[in-house]
Amino acid sequence: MERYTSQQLMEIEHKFGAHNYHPLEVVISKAEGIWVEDPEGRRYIDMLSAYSAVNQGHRHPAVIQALKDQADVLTLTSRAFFNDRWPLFARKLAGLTGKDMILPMNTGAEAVETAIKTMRKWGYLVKKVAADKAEIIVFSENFHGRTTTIVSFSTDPEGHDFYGPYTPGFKIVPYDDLQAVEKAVNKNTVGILVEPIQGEAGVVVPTPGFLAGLGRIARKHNVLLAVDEIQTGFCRTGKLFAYQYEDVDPDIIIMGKALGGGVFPVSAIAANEDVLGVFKPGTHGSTFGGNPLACAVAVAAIDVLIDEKLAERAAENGAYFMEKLRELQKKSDKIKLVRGKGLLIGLVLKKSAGKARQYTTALKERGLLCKETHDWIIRFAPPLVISKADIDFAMEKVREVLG
Ligand code: IF1
Repeated sequence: MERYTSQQLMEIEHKFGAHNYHPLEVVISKAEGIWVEDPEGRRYIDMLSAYSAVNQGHRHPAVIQALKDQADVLTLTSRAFFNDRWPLFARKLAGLTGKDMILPMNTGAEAVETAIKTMRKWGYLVKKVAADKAEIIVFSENFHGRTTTIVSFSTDPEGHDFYGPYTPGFKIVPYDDLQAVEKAVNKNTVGILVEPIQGEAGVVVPTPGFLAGLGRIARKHNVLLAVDEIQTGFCRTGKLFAYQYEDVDPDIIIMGKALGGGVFPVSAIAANEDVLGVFKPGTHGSTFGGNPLACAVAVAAIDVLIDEKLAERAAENGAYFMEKLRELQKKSDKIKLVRGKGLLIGLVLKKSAGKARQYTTALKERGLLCKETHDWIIRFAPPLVISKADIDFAMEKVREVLG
């Protein structure tokens, strides 16, 4: 294999890759667990986990073994035929979510699109909303993906602007504001689409009772509640799903990212038969959704979460990490506040501290990879297999940069 330096690789990417990202200047060519390495052999702790897609840790042996074993026998069939992996994955994920049925897709955005189609179709067929009148309530500062329909209801100009004409049928209300939701509901409302914690907005944790309140509003007005657990799900926040912190039973659970165990795009939605039953053969699908390789990986990825008690570990080590960050906050003139749940942590900088990018760059130089969101928030979201000793090591670097 040809060998290139980090510098060369960044130049090649800059020349031939579209510039739709502005990555931190580090090239990753190897990884294991919480550690990643560049071509020069420098090692870093991954504090982003591919935006929570690597909850199980990089190249978890059980997940990689499942991938290899499945690659040796069967990879892709399409859904024109049955395969011997999708039924077992569907049963496993249904059991895990407590829902009747699963619809498999690949990326998070596709799963969100699937949830939108489900809510609309349910609205027309079951709730009997007039043709083309269905409305879905969404929240300002949301992030649900990059498709034209999803960016239609984004309030972030960067993600939204210049992609019109936009898909109608979405009502945007302030996050964490139950009264605004109650006011926005009308006879055409078919669904509410919500992130249990807003990730891209800067790890915004709503007031306790918000999700439960949404559940009550949804029941009262015969509206479906869809939770986007793509980023918060699979133990990231200290529970299997973040909505489980509240007394709520969402109608639709949207999943992605860590469902693929950090090796493969796997997404899905879970719902009961009275909801997912709206799909008949031919009305929705995907070439790759439910493919045997993805299903084998996803089953292994789920087993790791359970077997290694990653929810409990994220809760405990997340609380530990956050406590250390809050101790630093008291002494630091740069940190305004620390918020989050489990191992999804946002560190908000004071205005006087300047831009987050200078700190993520300085942390990278000391062997910690994290990503800013907006200009003033640094996100810490390591793989959930991180230990307290690793956190102590990371905190030394954080203190050097932000103390
Ligand atoms: C990018 C953020 C994270 C998501 C939620 C759906 C999707 C995502 C709650 C779509 C994806 C990603 C995508 C990535 C950046 C990233 C992100 F900063 F934008 F918000 F994770 F924090 N729902 N989130 O977080 O899933 O189609 O990408 O599989 O687009 O740059 P996808």
